[in-house]
Amino acid sequence: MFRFGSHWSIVVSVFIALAQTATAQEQRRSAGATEKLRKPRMSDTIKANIYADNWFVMYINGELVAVDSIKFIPHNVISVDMLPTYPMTIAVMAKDNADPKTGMEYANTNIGDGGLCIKFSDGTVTDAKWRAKSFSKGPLNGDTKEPKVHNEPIPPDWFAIDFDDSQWSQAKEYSADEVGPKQPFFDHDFTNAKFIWTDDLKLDNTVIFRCVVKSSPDGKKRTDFSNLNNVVPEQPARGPRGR
Ligand SMILES: [Ca+2]
Ligand SMILES: [Ca+2]
Repeated sequence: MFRFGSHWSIVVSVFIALAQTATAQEQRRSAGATEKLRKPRMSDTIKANIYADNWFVMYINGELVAVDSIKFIPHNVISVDMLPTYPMTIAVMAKDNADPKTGMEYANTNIGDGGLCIKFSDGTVTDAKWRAKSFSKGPLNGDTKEPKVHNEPIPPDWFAIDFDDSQWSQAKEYSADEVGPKQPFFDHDFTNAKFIWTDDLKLDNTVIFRCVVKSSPDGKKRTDFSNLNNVVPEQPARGPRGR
């Protein structure tokens, strides 16, 4: 038997139940947005271009990210993809080609010069805000007849996030004319980046640079994936073996 009042109460109950379900789903979704981490895509990465005269190794947030695959010549650009995490502590050791005993190159016939230029696609660039310290200098006073080299021990934790570089000098900026980069430099994006080194482009042969990038210079919001290995990503694994 049909009763009008009873029908309405069922309709209202169903409506309330649906509304509650929708609210619960929405709450789960918003909670999931903070708790779950999706898998990163290539569009989450930034590109790093590095030109070093003659060689470099780069650490970011204490982890090895890039190493120059050519230690001397030709002068090349290393270009790598990275997942950025801010603040980003960048530490680069750069070396001019120099005999460790004389500080000279080409069979001790020439004093070469250094130079480092870096551009990340998030807008990070080398400039005088970076810190720089020389750990190998020579030939002292430019003396090529009796060349001598002064070396300082390199701290084992020079690339660590909490390494204290507060006493280091600021890097010095150099023009492209002073450094004389070769063609690969011009084939890559180094817009707004400056060549940097210590105060002595010729005699300082091993230089460590450090810089902390507090937030993305281009202001773009990027997801921090540094904890990815400790969570189950939002996208479920495909198949029994997973990926
Ligand atoms: Ca040199
Ligand atoms: Ca050089």
